[in-house]
Parts: sequence; C-alpha cells; structure tokens
Amino acid sequence: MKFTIVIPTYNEAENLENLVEVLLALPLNISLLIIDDNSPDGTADIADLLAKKHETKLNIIVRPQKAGIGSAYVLGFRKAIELGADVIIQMDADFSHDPSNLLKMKDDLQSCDVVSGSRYIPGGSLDRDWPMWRKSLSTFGNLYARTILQTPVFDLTTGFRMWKRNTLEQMPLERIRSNGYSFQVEMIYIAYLLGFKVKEHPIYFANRQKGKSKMDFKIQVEAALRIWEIRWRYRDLRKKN
Ligand SMILES: Nc1nc2c(ncn2[C@@H]2O[C@H](COP(=O)(O)OP(=O)(O)O)[C@@H](O)[C@H]2O)c(=O)[nH]1
Ligand SMILES: [Mg+2]
Repeated sequence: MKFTIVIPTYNEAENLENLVEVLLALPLNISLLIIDDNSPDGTADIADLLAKKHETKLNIIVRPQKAGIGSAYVLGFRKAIELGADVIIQMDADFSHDPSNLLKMKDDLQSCDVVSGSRYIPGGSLDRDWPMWRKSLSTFGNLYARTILQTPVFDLTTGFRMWKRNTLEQMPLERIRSNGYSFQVEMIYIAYLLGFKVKEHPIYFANRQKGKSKMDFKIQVEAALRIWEIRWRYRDLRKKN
C-alpha cells in the first residue's frame, strides 16, 4: 500500500529537512510530494537536496508565486493520484501535526473513506501555547462553519487528513474555489454531502516551534464569506443528501 503525503510549503526551510526524515522513517511505504510556492527562504533548494538523497521517495512541485493552500492541495492531490498513491495524506510542514499519528489514522481508514484529525472531539486538544486569538478564531470558526453548513464534523478546518484514493478520485476537485484555509472546510463538506464516511481521529495540535504562520486577515475574511458561498454553491449536492 503506497501512502503519499502532500505537503504545501511556504517559508518552511527550518522545518522541512527534519519533517522529511521523520516521515520517511515511519514504518509505512511513504512517498512525499512537496508543493512549494517559490519560498523566498529557499525551502525548494532544501527539498531538492533531500530529493537527491531520497530519490524516488520525494517529489517537488514549485509554483512561481504564493497562490494559497487550496490550489496547492488540488494540484498535489491530482499529482498524487497520477503517481499511483493508494492513500493520500495532507499535513502541515511545521510539526503542528504529529507524524506518529499517521500510524493510528491508517488503522481508522479501514472503516471509513476519510480520516480527519480532530482537535475538537474527546481526546483531541490544542497546544496551550497557541496564541489566544488563534484558539478563539479556530473555535469560533468551527462553530460558525458547522452551524451554517449543518455538518456532523467537529473540526472542519483541520489540515491533517488521510484520504482513500478511491474517495479522492470521486471528489469534484475542479469545483473547489477556496484559496486559503476554507479549502479544508470545502473539501470535508463535499465529502459529507457525497455520502462518504468521515471519521474524526483525536489529535493534539502543537504550536509551531520554527518559522512563522501564514494566517492573515485576508484568509480570515475569505473563510468567513466562503462558508456562505459554499453552502449556496453545493446546494445541488445538499438536495440529494
Ligand atoms: N504552497 C503553499 N503553502 C502554504 C501557503 N500558505 C500556507 N502554506 C503551508 O500550509 C501549512 C499551514 O500553514 P501555517 O502557516 O502553518 O498555518 P497555521 O498553522 O494555521 O498558522 C504550512 O505547511 C505552510 O507552509 C501557500 O500559499 N502556498
Ligand atoms: Mg501551522
């Protein structure tokens, strides 16, 4: 079984090498696909060096400029399918998502179509050091999206997920419009509307130790408006549900 981990990066030079080594040391058949947006800090150069070391285990796509996590993932998911992945994983590059969780999430995938790392179910938690404004934004954002979209998923904005190939192949990726973090909401909402079984797996979300968050005001505004847009645009799927 081939596991492909898609990792979007923007200025993650301080995290990438360590992350790649930790992930490739896991006892799974793992390959990595880095989608870098021409990071000014040279993340792609580090990825190139790592690709030479790990040859077939690491692929890199460099886009000309920062274009958002949503389109990075759509590109990466398509490429992962093309490269023959059986399971496609998405995770952040900054160690907020603990690589060791993948082993447990893999077991959960046997009884569902997508496993979604969740901070907001029993057993899940947030780093105490995550800034208060981020905690509030995340808690409120999830409640807001969950209420408007009427979904049973508790952590809609998580970026740590594991998809069966077959599930991802049936997702209408060409309909995705989110650029920023609302991408995570849009994806899981579609999966839910299409009737896929989503299983939330409790995770601990660690605050990043190195590098800076790319969350900004524009991303927050997009997310707030996008939730309503998503609800309206997928009404065709909602009716079937
Ligand atoms: N390729 C690409 N990666 C991005 C972009 N924005 C964020 N990322 C990556 O997405 C992941 C999550 O971003 P991060 O800034 O840690 O978000 P936070 O955890 O919500 O503060 C990290 O791996 C980032 O490097 C982008 O515009 N393009
Ligand atoms: Mg982060």
